[in-house]
Amino acid sequence: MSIELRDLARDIAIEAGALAARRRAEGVEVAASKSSPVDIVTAADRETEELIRRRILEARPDDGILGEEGGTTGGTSGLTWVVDPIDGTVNYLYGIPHYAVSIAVVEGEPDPLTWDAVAAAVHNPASGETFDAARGEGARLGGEPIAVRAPVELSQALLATGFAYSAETRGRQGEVVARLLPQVRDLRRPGTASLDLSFLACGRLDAYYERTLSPWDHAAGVLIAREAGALVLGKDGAAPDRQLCIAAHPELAVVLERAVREAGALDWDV
Ligand code: LIP
Repeated sequence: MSIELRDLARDIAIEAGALAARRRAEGVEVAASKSSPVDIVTAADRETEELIRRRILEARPDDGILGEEGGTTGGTSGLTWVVDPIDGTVNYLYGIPHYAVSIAVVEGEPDPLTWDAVAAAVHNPASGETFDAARGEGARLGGEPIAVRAPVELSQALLATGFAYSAETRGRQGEVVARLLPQVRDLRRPGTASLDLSFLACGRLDAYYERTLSPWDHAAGVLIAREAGALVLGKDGAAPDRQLCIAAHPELAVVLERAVREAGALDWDV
């Protein structure tokens, strides 16, 4: 079943990505701001999520949906689709070709601390790349199996992270980054969490960590990274959630978790 769900998630992500890319080509404007003036939503985010919801309910009328723009729709099957119609909305707004439709299917309560992800797809319509995974079946890029890079010393690791929409939190995150930067090879802030995790999964990054992620930002990427061999951790041994998402080859993940903690990244609640 996980393979069928993966293939459905992938097909919907590709169709939705084509719509988002069409709207991008027509020009994009901010429709509203959310948690802060720089946390924005475009009409394309809403329209793309509506298309995804329609396609899911046509194929799987008993499943629930948790979407970034449309909230939660309950289901009866025990499966929930966790949807970010456009992850990397700021990249999308600025025309940076690095954004994604991110779709996961999870089992259990729609809570990242307890859910069990079954299938995932992350599609970047600007590059045409599609990452996907099915539980126990591995992760793929364009249908070909992918795996994380072999572990390196922290000093050789290319690390990615992301920052919150709250200015105060970003200030603190900047201080943490200033402490971590001399300890690693270099740092990337690509701007799309689902693609950060997917890039980690195919060896384009050594490691990734971020705080303040929403469930739809990481649901699909975490399964893709895990199925590619990464260890993905949350805070204090919990599953990845808003508090922390840290991912790397298992040997490096443990070292990075310590470094992130010692750099003060977990010193405040989010
Ligand atoms: C964004 C992420 C980005 C992260 C932001 C935000 P959005 O998602 O993917 O990498 O750092 O905090 O969550 O808002 O573009 O869907």
